[in-house]
Amino acid sequence: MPEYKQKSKIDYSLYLVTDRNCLNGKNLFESVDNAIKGGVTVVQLREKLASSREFYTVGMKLKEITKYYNVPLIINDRVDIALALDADGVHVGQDDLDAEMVRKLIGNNKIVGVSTKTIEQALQAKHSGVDYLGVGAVFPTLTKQDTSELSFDEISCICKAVDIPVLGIGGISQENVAKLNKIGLEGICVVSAILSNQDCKLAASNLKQSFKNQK
Ligand code: TZP
Ligand code: MG
Repeated sequence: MPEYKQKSKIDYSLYLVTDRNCLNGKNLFESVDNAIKGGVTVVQLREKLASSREFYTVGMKLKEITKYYNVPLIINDRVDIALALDADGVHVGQDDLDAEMVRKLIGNNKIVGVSTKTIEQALQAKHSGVDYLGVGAVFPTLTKQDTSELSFDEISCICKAVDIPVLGIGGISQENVAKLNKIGLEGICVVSAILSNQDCKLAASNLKQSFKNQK
């Protein structure tokens, strides 16, 4: 299938999730631009409080940047915003529209990602035709309140249960990222360890060097 071939080329190794609360006064667009210069390979726009209009406006600006660098732009939660922006994909959680419906709405050429915590959820998502899974929290995090940690064993079992990329998320930092090598993750999703750093480029490039996604 040509779509599959096209999507299989995506490099998920360093996936940046945005959160404007983590910027410590920095500009979102400059921060993402710098993070991509440092090696970020996918960007997810995550806007929990924005109105639809604001989400779309921020997304349009961000898309200019991601398009320039040829980095996929994924939209958190909102299929309508992803479609309006012609973004590269959508990421949904277990309380959002279910993955099968997301796939139906967004089509086969776009990326669909799902957050999962169990093997059952992972298999269900895979069955629904999603492209990758986000799994966590890997470590304690202050960025998302309503989450809990998984053990490395649980994460590793999910990685083994599916043949699509599994990305770790939650509390990943320069200090702990090396612990994730060789547990089966294809990539790491990071918010504060990049966006809260004064030098987003350096933070991204250090994380990139330290995470080795060999199985
Ligand atoms: N989902 C699970 S943990 C998390 C999300 C969005 C937040 C991760 O943020 P950080 O700052 O990288 O711990
Ligand atoms: Mg969600």
